[in-house]
Amino acid sequence: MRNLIAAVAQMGPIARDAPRSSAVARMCTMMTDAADRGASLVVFPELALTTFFPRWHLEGADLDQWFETAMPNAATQPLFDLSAKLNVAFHLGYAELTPQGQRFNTAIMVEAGQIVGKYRKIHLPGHQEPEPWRPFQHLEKRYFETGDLGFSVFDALGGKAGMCICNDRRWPETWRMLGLQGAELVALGYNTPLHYPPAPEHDHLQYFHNALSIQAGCYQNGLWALAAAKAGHEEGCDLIGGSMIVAPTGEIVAQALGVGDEVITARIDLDRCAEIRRNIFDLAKHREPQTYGLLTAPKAG
Ligand code: CDV
Repeated sequence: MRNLIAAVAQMGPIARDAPRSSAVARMCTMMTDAADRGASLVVFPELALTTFFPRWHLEGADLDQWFETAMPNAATQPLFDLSAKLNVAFHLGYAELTPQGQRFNTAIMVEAGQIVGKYRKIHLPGHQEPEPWRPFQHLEKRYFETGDLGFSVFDALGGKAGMCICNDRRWPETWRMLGLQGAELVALGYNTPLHYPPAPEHDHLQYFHNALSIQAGCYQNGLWALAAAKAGHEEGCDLIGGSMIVAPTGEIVAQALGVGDEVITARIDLDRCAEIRRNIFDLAKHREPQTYGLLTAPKAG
Protein backbone atom coordinates (compact mmCIF):
# COMPACT_ATOMS: atom_id res chain seq x y z
CA MET A 1 0.00 0.00 0.00
CA ARG A 2 2.25 2.81 -1.25
CA ASN A 3 -0.72 4.96 -2.09
CA LEU A 4 -3.19 5.73 0.68
CA ILE A 5 -5.74 8.22 1.87
CA ALA A 6 -4.55 9.85 5.07
CA ALA A 7 -6.54 11.99 7.49
CA VAL A 8 -5.65 14.65 10.01
CA ALA A 9 -8.17 15.15 12.81
CA GLN A 10 -7.86 18.62 14.26
CA MET A 11 -9.43 18.98 17.68
CA GLY A 12 -11.13 22.01 19.11
CA PRO A 13 -10.60 22.98 22.75
CA ILE A 14 -10.79 20.50 25.62
CA ALA A 15 -12.07 21.92 28.90
CA ARG A 16 -10.07 21.44 32.11
CA ASP A 17 -12.85 19.39 33.68
CA ALA A 18 -13.61 17.28 30.58
CA PRO A 19 -13.05 13.57 31.23
CA ARG A 20 -10.79 11.64 28.84
CA SER A 21 -13.86 9.73 27.69
CA SER A 22 -15.25 12.87 26.05
CA ALA A 23 -12.02 13.51 24.07
CA VAL A 24 -11.92 9.84 23.09
CA ALA A 25 -15.57 9.97 21.96
CA ARG A 26 -14.76 12.99 19.78
CA MET A 27 -11.76 11.16 18.33
CA CYS A 28 -13.88 8.08 17.62
CA THR A 29 -16.38 10.24 15.73
CA MET A 30 -13.58 11.72 13.63
CA MET A 31 -11.96 8.31 13.06
CA THR A 32 -15.29 7.05 11.72
CA ASP A 33 -15.56 10.10 9.47
CA ALA A 34 -12.01 9.48 8.22
CA ALA A 35 -12.80 5.81 7.54
CA ASP A 36 -15.95 6.82 5.63
CA ARG A 37 -13.71 8.89 3.40
CA GLY A 38 -11.47 5.90 2.77
CA ALA A 39 -8.62 6.89 5.08
CA SER A 40 -6.25 4.24 6.39
CA LEU A 41 -4.52 6.59 8.86
CA VAL A 42 -5.77 9.38 11.09
CA VAL A 43 -3.48 11.74 13.00
CA PHE A 44 -4.63 13.29 16.29
CA PRO A 45 -2.92 16.20 18.11
CA GLU A 46 -0.27 16.51 20.83
CA LEU A 47 -1.61 15.76 24.35
CA ALA A 48 -4.94 14.95 22.74
CA LEU A 49 -6.68 13.37 25.71
CA THR A 50 -6.84 16.42 27.98
CA THR A 51 -6.61 20.16 28.08
CA PHE A 52 -3.09 21.58 27.60
CA PHE A 53 -2.18 21.44 31.30
CA PRO A 54 1.39 22.93 31.07
CA ARG A 55 -0.32 26.32 31.04
CA TRP A 56 -0.75 25.96 34.84
CA HIS A 57 1.68 25.52 37.71
CA LEU A 58 0.67 22.22 39.30
CA GLU A 59 2.18 19.88 41.88
CA GLY A 60 1.56 16.38 43.22
CA ALA A 61 -1.77 14.77 42.44
CA ASP A 62 -2.91 17.94 40.64
CA LEU A 63 -0.14 17.25 38.12
CA ASP A 64 -0.27 13.44 38.09
CA GLN A 65 -3.92 13.43 36.99
CA TRP A 66 -2.92 14.47 33.44
CA PHE A 67 -0.56 11.55 32.84
CA GLU A 68 -1.22 8.06 31.43
CA THR A 69 0.52 5.21 33.24
CA ALA A 70 -0.41 2.60 30.62
CA MET A 71 -1.30 2.63 26.94
CA PRO A 72 -3.83 1.48 25.99
CA ASN A 73 -5.83 2.01 29.15
CA ALA A 74 -9.51 1.96 30.01
CA ALA A 75 -10.06 5.47 28.66
CA THR A 76 -8.28 4.93 25.33
CA GLN A 77 -9.31 1.31 24.67
CA PRO A 78 -12.34 2.42 22.59
CA LEU A 79 -9.96 4.16 20.17
CA PHE A 80 -7.84 1.02 19.81
CA ASP A 81 -10.97 -1.11 19.34
CA LEU A 82 -12.47 1.19 16.72
CA SER A 83 -9.15 1.43 14.90
CA ALA A 84 -9.02 -2.38 14.65
CA LYS A 85 -12.66 -2.60 13.58
CA LEU A 86 -12.36 0.06 10.89
CA ASN A 87 -8.83 -0.94 9.90
CA VAL A 88 -7.64 2.65 10.36
CA ALA A 89 -4.22 3.28 11.88
CA PHE A 90 -3.90 6.26 14.21
CA HIS A 91 -1.40 8.61 15.78
CA LEU A 92 -2.09 9.90 19.29
CA GLY A 93 -0.27 12.31 21.59
CA TYR A 94 -0.49 11.96 25.38
CA ALA A 95 1.39 12.66 28.62
CA GLU A 96 3.27 9.54 29.73
CA LEU A 97 4.31 8.61 33.29
CA THR A 98 6.54 5.54 33.19
CA PRO A 99 6.75 2.85 35.91
CA GLN A 100 10.17 4.35 36.79
CA GLY A 101 8.55 7.74 37.41
CA GLN A 102 9.76 9.45 34.23
CA ARG A 103 7.46 11.90 32.49
CA PHE A 104 7.42 12.43 28.75
CA ASN A 105 5.35 14.24 26.14
CA THR A 106 4.71 11.18 23.99
CA ALA A 107 3.15 10.12 20.69
CA ILE A 108 2.36 6.66 19.38
CA MET A 109 1.42 5.17 16.03
CA VAL A 110 -1.05 2.30 16.24
CA GLU A 111 -1.66 -0.06 13.33
CA ALA A 112 -3.89 -3.17 13.45
CA GLY A 113 -4.33 -2.70 17.19
CA GLN A 114 -0.57 -2.70 17.89
CA ILE A 115 1.72 0.19 18.84
CA VAL A 116 4.18 0.16 15.93
CA GLY A 117 5.99 3.42 16.77
CA LYS A 118 6.62 5.52 19.84
CA TYR A 119 8.23 8.95 20.15
CA ARG A 120 9.03 11.16 23.14
CA LYS A 121 9.27 14.89 22.47
CA ILE A 122 12.83 16.13 22.26
CA HIS A 123 12.52 19.92 21.81
CA LEU A 124 10.64 21.00 24.92
CA PRO A 125 9.65 24.69 24.84
CA GLY A 126 8.81 27.00 27.70
CA HIS A 127 10.38 27.33 31.14
CA GLN A 128 11.25 25.38 34.32
CA GLU A 129 10.12 27.82 36.97
CA PRO A 130 6.72 29.53 37.12
CA GLU A 131 6.86 33.06 35.70
CA PRO A 132 4.00 35.07 37.22
CA TRP A 133 4.31 37.89 34.66
CA ARG A 134 2.98 35.58 31.92
CA PRO A 135 -0.77 35.54 31.20
CA PHE A 136 -0.42 31.73 31.11
CA GLN A 137 2.47 29.42 31.89
CA HIS A 138 4.27 27.08 29.49
CA LEU A 139 5.87 24.60 31.90
CA GLU A 140 6.81 21.79 29.52
CA LYS A 141 10.45 22.09 30.65
CA ARG A 142 9.31 21.49 34.23
CA TYR A 143 6.88 18.66 33.62
CA PHE A 144 8.65 16.58 30.95
CA GLU A 145 12.08 15.08 30.43
CA THR A 146 13.80 15.35 27.07
CA GLY A 147 12.69 12.41 24.97
CA ASP A 148 15.02 9.42 25.15
CA LEU A 149 13.94 7.47 22.08
CA GLY A 150 15.63 9.62 19.45
CA PHE A 151 14.02 10.40 16.10
CA SER A 152 13.26 6.86 15.05
CA VAL A 153 11.79 5.69 11.77
CA PHE A 154 9.66 2.56 11.58
CA ASP A 155 7.63 0.52 9.11
CA ALA A 156 3.97 1.53 8.90
CA LEU A 157 1.29 1.77 6.24
CA GLY A 158 3.47 0.20 3.61
CA GLY A 159 6.22 2.78 4.00
CA LYS A 160 8.64 4.38 6.43
CA ALA A 161 7.08 6.61 9.09
CA GLY A 162 8.40 8.96 11.75
CA MET A 163 6.93 11.29 14.34
CA CYS A 164 7.71 14.56 16.03
CA ILE A 165 5.73 16.77 18.39
CA CYS A 166 4.84 20.45 18.16
CA ASN A 167 7.97 22.51 18.87
CA ASP A 168 10.08 19.82 17.15
CA ARG A 169 8.59 20.93 13.82
CA ARG A 170 10.36 24.27 14.03
CA TRP A 171 13.80 22.61 14.11
CA PRO A 172 15.39 21.56 10.81
CA GLU A 173 17.38 18.92 12.71
CA THR A 174 14.16 17.05 13.46
CA TRP A 175 13.21 16.71 9.82
CA ARG A 176 16.74 15.93 8.68
CA MET A 177 17.15 13.18 11.28
CA LEU A 178 13.92 11.62 10.02
CA GLY A 179 14.76 12.24 6.37
CA LEU A 180 18.22 10.69 6.71
CA GLN A 181 16.59 7.49 7.95
CA GLY A 182 14.26 7.42 4.96
CA ALA A 183 11.03 8.59 6.56
CA GLU A 184 8.36 9.07 3.91
CA LEU A 185 5.57 10.20 6.19
CA VAL A 186 5.86 12.24 9.39
CA ALA A 187 2.93 12.52 11.80
CA LEU A 188 2.85 15.35 14.31
CA GLY A 189 0.51 17.08 16.67
CA TYR A 190 0.71 20.55 18.16
CA ASN A 191 -0.72 22.96 20.75
CA THR A 192 0.46 26.40 19.68
CA PRO A 193 -0.88 29.48 21.48
CA LEU A 194 -1.67 32.43 19.26
CA HIS A 195 -0.01 34.67 21.83
CA TYR A 196 3.68 34.09 22.55
CA PRO A 197 4.35 36.08 25.73
CA PRO A 198 8.17 36.45 25.36
CA ALA A 199 7.83 37.93 21.82
CA PRO A 200 4.27 39.20 21.28
CA GLU A 201 5.43 41.08 18.18
CA HIS A 202 5.40 37.69 16.45
CA ASP A 203 1.81 36.81 17.38
CA HIS A 204 0.51 37.70 13.92
CA LEU A 205 3.04 35.25 12.41
CA GLN A 206 1.96 32.11 14.28
CA TYR A 207 0.09 30.53 11.36
CA PHE A 208 2.84 31.55 8.96
CA HIS A 209 5.62 30.07 11.09
CA ASN A 210 3.65 26.86 11.49
CA ALA A 211 3.24 26.41 7.75
CA LEU A 212 6.77 27.64 6.99
CA SER A 213 8.33 25.06 9.31
CA ILE A 214 6.28 22.10 8.10
CA GLN A 215 6.52 22.95 4.42
CA ALA A 216 10.28 23.49 4.63
CA GLY A 217 10.73 20.20 6.52
CA CYS A 218 8.80 18.32 3.84
CA TYR A 219 10.53 19.90 0.86
CA GLN A 220 14.07 19.77 2.22
CA ASN A 221 13.74 16.07 3.05
CA GLY A 222 11.29 14.85 0.43
CA LEU A 223 8.57 13.54 2.73
CA TRP A 224 4.89 13.91 3.55
CA ALA A 225 3.70 15.57 6.78
CA LEU A 226 0.38 15.13 8.55
CA ALA A 227 0.06 17.88 11.14
CA ALA A 228 -2.82 18.03 13.62
CA ALA A 229 -3.59 21.02 15.83
CA LYS A 230 -5.45 21.25 19.07
CA ALA A 231 -7.08 24.56 18.33
CA GLY A 232 -9.49 27.19 19.51
CA HIS A 233 -10.22 29.01 22.76
CA GLU A 234 -9.14 26.60 25.50
CA GLU A 235 -9.35 27.70 29.14
CA GLY A 236 -8.72 31.35 28.27
CA CYS A 237 -5.93 30.64 25.79
CA ASP A 238 -6.32 30.84 22.00
CA LEU A 239 -4.59 28.00 20.13
CA ILE A 240 -3.96 28.17 16.40
CA GLY A 241 -5.59 25.77 13.95
CA GLY A 242 -4.16 25.40 10.47
CA SER A 243 -3.84 21.60 10.57
CA MET A 244 -2.43 20.48 7.27
CA ILE A 245 -1.24 17.74 4.97
CA VAL A 246 1.93 18.70 3.09
CA ALA A 247 3.47 16.96 0.08
CA PRO A 248 7.20 16.25 -0.44
CA THR A 249 7.24 19.24 -2.78
CA GLY A 250 6.33 21.46 0.17
CA GLU A 251 2.84 22.11 -1.18
CA ILE A 252 -0.13 22.12 1.20
CA VAL A 253 -2.63 19.63 -0.23
CA ALA A 254 -5.28 19.91 2.50
CA GLN A 255 -5.82 22.36 5.33
CA ALA A 256 -8.34 22.82 8.14
CA LEU A 257 -10.50 25.91 7.81
CA GLY A 258 -11.69 26.49 11.38
CA VAL A 259 -10.48 25.99 14.95
CA GLY A 260 -12.85 23.20 15.99
CA ASP A 261 -13.00 19.44 15.46
CA GLU A 262 -12.36 18.95 11.75
CA VAL A 263 -11.16 16.08 9.58
CA ILE A 264 -9.11 16.77 6.48
CA THR A 265 -7.96 14.10 4.04
CA ALA A 266 -5.64 13.73 1.09
CA ARG A 267 -4.40 10.96 -1.14
CA ILE A 268 -0.77 10.29 -0.32
CA ASP A 269 1.53 8.60 -2.79
CA LEU A 270 4.65 7.63 -0.86
CA ASP A 271 6.54 7.13 -4.11
CA ARG A 272 6.36 10.89 -4.67
CA CYS A 273 9.11 11.28 -2.06
CA ALA A 274 11.52 10.16 -4.76
CA GLU A 275 10.71 13.27 -6.86
CA ILE A 276 12.70 15.26 -4.33
CA ARG A 277 15.09 12.61 -3.02
CA ARG A 278 16.43 11.59 -6.39
CA ASN A 279 17.02 15.17 -7.39
CA ILE A 280 17.77 18.38 -5.53
CA PHE A 281 17.78 16.73 -2.10
CA ASP A 282 19.55 13.48 -2.90
CA LEU A 283 20.96 13.36 0.63
CA ALA A 284 23.49 10.63 -0.11
CA LYS A 285 24.91 12.51 -3.07
CA HIS A 286 24.74 16.19 -2.16
CA ARG A 287 25.15 16.54 1.61
CA GLU A 288 28.54 17.71 2.90
CA PRO A 289 28.48 16.43 6.51
CA GLN A 290 32.22 16.94 7.00
CA THR A 291 31.41 20.67 7.12
CA TYR A 292 28.50 20.34 9.58
CA GLY A 293 30.43 19.63 12.77
CA LEU A 294 28.88 22.55 14.69
CA LEU A 295 25.48 20.91 14.37
CA THR A 296 26.44 18.21 16.84
CA ALA A 297 28.82 20.20 19.04
CA PRO A 298 27.59 20.58 22.66
CA LYS A 299 25.30 23.57 23.07
CA ALA A 300 26.77 26.75 24.54
CA GLY A 301 25.46 28.10 27.85
N1 CDV B 1 3.38 22.71 22.53
C1 CDV B 1 4.40 23.40 22.00
O1 CDV B 1 5.47 22.85 21.79
N2 CDV B 1 4.17 24.71 21.73
C2 CDV B 1 5.18 25.60 21.22
C3 CDV B 1 4.93 27.02 21.62
C4 CDV B 1 5.04 27.21 23.08
C5 CDV B 1 5.92 27.96 20.94
C6 CDV B 1 5.29 25.53 19.71
O2 CDV B 1 6.42 25.41 19.20
O3 CDV B 1 4.29 25.66 19.01
